[in-house]
Amino acid sequence: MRRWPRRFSRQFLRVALVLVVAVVIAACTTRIETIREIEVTRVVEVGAAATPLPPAEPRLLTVLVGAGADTVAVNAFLPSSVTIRAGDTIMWELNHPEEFHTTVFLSGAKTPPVFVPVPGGGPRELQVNQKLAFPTSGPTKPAEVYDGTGFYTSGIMYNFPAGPPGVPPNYDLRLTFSKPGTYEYLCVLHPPMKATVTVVAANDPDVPNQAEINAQAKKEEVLLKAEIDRLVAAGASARSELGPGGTTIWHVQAGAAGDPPTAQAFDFLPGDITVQEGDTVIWTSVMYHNVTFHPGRLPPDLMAQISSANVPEIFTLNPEVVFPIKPAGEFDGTGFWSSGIIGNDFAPLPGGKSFAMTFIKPGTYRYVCAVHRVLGMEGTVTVVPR
Ligand SMILES: [Cu+2]
Repeated sequence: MRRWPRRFSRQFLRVALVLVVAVVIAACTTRIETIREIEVTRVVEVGAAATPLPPAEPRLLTVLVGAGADTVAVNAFLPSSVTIRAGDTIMWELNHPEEFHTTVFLSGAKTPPVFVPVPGGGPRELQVNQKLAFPTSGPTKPAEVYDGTGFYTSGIMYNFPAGPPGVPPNYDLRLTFSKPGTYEYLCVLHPPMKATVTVVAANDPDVPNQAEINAQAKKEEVLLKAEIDRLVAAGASARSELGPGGTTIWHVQAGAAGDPPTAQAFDFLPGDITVQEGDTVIWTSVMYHNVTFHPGRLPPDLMAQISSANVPEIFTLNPEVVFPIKPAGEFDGTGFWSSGIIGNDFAPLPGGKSFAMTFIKPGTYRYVCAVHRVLGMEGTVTVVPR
């Protein structure tokens, strides 16, 4: 009975030793295999670097130009920066139903003048610079290739039927990007409206897809719209001060730009104002707007045929809108009155930031911004007896 257990224990020890050796060998083998795996992995990685990923399929991506409706104008490219691969094409699509925009690549050159004299025209005959107004690309043309150099413009983009007479709607620009780099572009009509395209290598896997680009665009749009709401709320009541002879001077904003200035309210703030006989209203603009009283006649259009016969009758600026018509500073409910364009200094526009009118007769008077009338930019002044 005693030997057996000793033999058993010797056998047990032998088996145990064999097991331990086996485990050690197994462990070593596993370790060796692991090392082999790591080495193999490394070999694969080195191999990947030596053989670059092939270029990805070129994509057609959309970036929005503006947002909003009516007098709410998100004057921004959405999203304001986008990263794409070399070989991808971007289509910029106009996204405000009534507002004009442009999408322009200057490749580092200075912005050409937006408004220029009509060749051979009179001193009040201006047109949109034809170099900017007409597309180098557009809905009816194939995408052009952009390599970081040269001049590309969408021309004036608009998608409402009542665009300039004789010109078909122009609502997109398509460019294919051939070379990595970061490229700035802008809308020449709205100077704060700037954005960038960053182009990475054709095989770079780390670029956003259209859904991600859309989500970013939406995020930026929501923030800008909230800023416009804030502007409109802030402009709900007019600032006033004491004027001569016991009258009051009232201040109305012709449009408002927020922070960032790509948030634009195309409203008169406040839109309706009640004043007393003899009071004066001063309109002040920070972008380019206009104040026109036109009792008894149709409001003027911004773009109109002008008398010069030697230019295409499109994109010429109506002098009634562009230049101030102020026979006197007192309004009795009659006549045609235009502030001209006030706000931004767009040489050779006559400039000026504000327009003042004294109301001498009770009544309710409707007026418009002849630049943004299509968007619904209008207001009233109600004059009550003193
Ligand atoms: Cu306006």
